Amino acid sequence: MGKIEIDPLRWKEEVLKKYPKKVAKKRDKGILVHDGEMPKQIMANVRSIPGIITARGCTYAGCKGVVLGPTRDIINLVHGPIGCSFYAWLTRRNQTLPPTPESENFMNYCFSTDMQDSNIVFGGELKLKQAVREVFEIFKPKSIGIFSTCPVGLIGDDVHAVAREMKEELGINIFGFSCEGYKGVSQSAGHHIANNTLMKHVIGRNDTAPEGKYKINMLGEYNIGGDAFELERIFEKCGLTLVSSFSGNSTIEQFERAHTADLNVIMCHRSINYVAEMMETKFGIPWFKVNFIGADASAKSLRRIAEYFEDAELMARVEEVIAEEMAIVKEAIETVYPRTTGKVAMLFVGGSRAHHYQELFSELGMSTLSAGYEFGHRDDYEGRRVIPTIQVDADSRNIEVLTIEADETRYRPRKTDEEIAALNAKGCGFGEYDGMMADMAKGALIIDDISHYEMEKLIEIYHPDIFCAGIKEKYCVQKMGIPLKQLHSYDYGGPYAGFEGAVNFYNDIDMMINTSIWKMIKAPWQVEPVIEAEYGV
Ligand code: CFM
Ligand code: HCA
Repeated sequence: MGKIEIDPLRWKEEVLKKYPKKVAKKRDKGILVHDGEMPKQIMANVRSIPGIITARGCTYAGCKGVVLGPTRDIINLVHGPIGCSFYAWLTRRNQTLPPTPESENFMNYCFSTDMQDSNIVFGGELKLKQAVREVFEIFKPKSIGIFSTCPVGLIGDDVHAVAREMKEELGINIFGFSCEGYKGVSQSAGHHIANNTLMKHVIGRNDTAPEGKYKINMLGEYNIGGDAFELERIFEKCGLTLVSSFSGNSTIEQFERAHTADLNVIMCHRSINYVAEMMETKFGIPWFKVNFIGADASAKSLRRIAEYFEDAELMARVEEVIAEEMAIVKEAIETVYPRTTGKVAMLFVGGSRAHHYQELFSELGMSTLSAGYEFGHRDDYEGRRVIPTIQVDADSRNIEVLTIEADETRYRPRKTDEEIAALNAKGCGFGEYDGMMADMAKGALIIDDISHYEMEKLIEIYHPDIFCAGIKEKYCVQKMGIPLKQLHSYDYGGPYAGFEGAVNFYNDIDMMINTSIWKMIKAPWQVEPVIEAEYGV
């Protein structure tokens, strides 16, 4: 696979040698050279080593930015100092398409209580109430979410009590999130908190089901680069009704009636598995993972959905759509393939993209020499069946685990256990090892929560043709003469999901790796002596 200049095991050994003993011992368990066999165990979802330079974000980012951010008509009011709002303002590039220009859309705004020293000393609840009343008076929203940042948890302001009181006073749905940034070990805790609150306060409040024969929810799709728009197009073409999307291009009303769907399909399992499992327990809605990153993966996912409904008409329609879309995809791939085949990629992204995008690269004939998640759990690497979710939720120590019971009046199992087992046997559900590692080749380096030092060493030794990560890594990597594709933001391009998305990706990657500009950049170690810091013990 690709151009391996030194044995990955030796690479690992050299990197670990640079660390103090205790650090090396811990990093040893988070770096794995694949021997091609499954099952395989990796250490993940544990605290980052202070000072090591992680790419991770905080709990507030996972809750407010990721899960709730893309919903256009819930006002996201941040209780905290202004910086927490200002630096999160529009940074996740949420896209949405309100049906009319008059429809509610608060996504471009930045709402904050702008806490000051006096609020830290004397408490900020009064200020929060005042902010809720003010935002209600000006915007008359259907709903307000209140998000706690670090100081709020430290001083003990009760955002939930304020939410209850204001809900009573104003008569709209208001709920709080205890998503202080420091909770958990990464963004992942924030996803869990967001999921719990949606389940407690929103999902199931409206029993009117939309029209449609095959009703699905799309979970874990956040409309980065317009991905959800492309998936909506495909679903509509196939005759599938999208009840709600968590949470790309979404509204609170869609969440409220999500339980009327027949099936939950999951794109990013890491960020939304809690909602999927709770909806299954409460309403009897089964779920399985899909992957719409990659044209072949998209076709496979559509076939799985059609198989689930076991309806000949739907299956025929899906095949027609696949045939039509694939004709365009095939034409695009034929043009770029000779220029991309044999090249090497590395992918370090949050909790699912470092896996999903490997499909797109393999369509280009490219191999993934190294990949890892910022904050994925062991099940995201090893496969869900191997590790029950509960065991891997170490970051959820401080997070309420909701007790969910079947809602007797509304529980309607869309399939019996036997039917689900039969479908799984056909490949409809998830396989035993449905995580990242089962899809990676022997010799690949799998690195959890990669440190900056490890990233530099990967590039220096292996010179990948493309490195995929985020904004924090982009310019360091490009200064080393290696193109970096942001897989969080698509460098403001996209969509990359679905069929049209795959074509966009092929063309963008072809352009990036085949421009001659990278050869003109000399990496610092090629032109000057290397100054390396020693890690203290
Ligand atoms: Fe899921 Fe996401 Fe991701 Fe994620 Fe994120 Fe994101 Fe990501 Mo950035 S929910 S885990 S917390 S797919 S914001 S839309 S791009 S790190 S790989
Ligand atoms: C976050 C959000 C982020 C950051 C992206 C990046 C996103 O985790 O706080 O580092 O480029 O996708 O916006 O993951």
